[in-house]
Amino acid sequence: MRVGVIGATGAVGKELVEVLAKRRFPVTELKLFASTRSAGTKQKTPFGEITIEAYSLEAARHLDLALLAVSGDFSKAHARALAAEGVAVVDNSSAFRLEADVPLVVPEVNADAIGDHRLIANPNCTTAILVVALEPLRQAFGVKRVIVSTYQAASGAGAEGMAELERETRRVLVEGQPAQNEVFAHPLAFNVIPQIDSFQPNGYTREEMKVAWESRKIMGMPDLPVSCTAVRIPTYRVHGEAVTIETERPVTAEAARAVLAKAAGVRVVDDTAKQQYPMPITATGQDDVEAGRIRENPVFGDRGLDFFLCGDQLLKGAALNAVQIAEKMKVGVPA
Ligand code: 11C
Repeated sequence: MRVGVIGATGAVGKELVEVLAKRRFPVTELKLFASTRSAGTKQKTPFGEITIEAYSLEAARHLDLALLAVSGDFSKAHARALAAEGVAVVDNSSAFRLEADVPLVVPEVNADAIGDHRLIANPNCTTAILVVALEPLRQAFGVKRVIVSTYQAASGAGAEGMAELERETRRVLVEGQPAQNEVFAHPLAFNVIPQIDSFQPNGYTREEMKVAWESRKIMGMPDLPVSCTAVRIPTYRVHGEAVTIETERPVTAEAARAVLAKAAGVRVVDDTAKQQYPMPITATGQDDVEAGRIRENPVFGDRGLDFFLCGDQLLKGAALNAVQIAEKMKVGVPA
């Protein structure tokens, strides 16, 4: 397959190249595209050293597969034109996620939605990590409502977010100066920030609403009540999510644990006697979403569950999910 990664120098772009290699995606040619600022520079990859190119339709139209890790504006301007050329396109931005003619896919949940589509949207990282655990619970017990509080790593804001956390931490610890923020709304080092993305008229942030909008579309439950509080924490990688659900049918922690233990894309880490539960430090670099702290929630009688998830948002929340989608698309087949 002739594969292009567009936005190849960013945190997700670099991860996409690694995941293609790790999953042995049949790459015969790899093209890396980034901004004109990076064009001409070389990037070391598992496929050899590759010279970054500035994106143009002419340079990309011969590809079989294009993986986009660029801004929503860039995707809006270029993704449909590329798909119209017959290229299979997986877009990581939020540009098309809620468009009726573009499937929004987490393969463990709704791979069937891919069909013959040439343009597929990859969900927000927080959403992907949530639904991979939520869907098997829904199939087993039904899900009536969902409340989520997130603990999101700096890398959710890309390589710049990680660099800012490192800079601020050094400034505080090495230079003894207060942290200075540019990427986040406030200093993140030694702090938590209950704001990710912009505030909406209803008081929720856009990140919080994405979790609701996107989970409903992926799970095919347009009326599912979802409330999310999204919080940035000073970790590099992996989003944590404390989840409470009300179920349709009675549920026990033991039964939920058994369901999640069999679910694709989930690894149960839940042995409190051994102090084992999901954590960023153990979920980093892992394909599976860790699920633990599974317990019955007394607020909902015998129909409530609490649990904690940790997922590598650069993998299941972004690059891994995108490549899993590509594996299921009709790549290289004429439109
Ligand atoms: C964050 N979840 O942690 C966001 C990043 O809709 O693809 C991903 C934004 C998106 O900041």
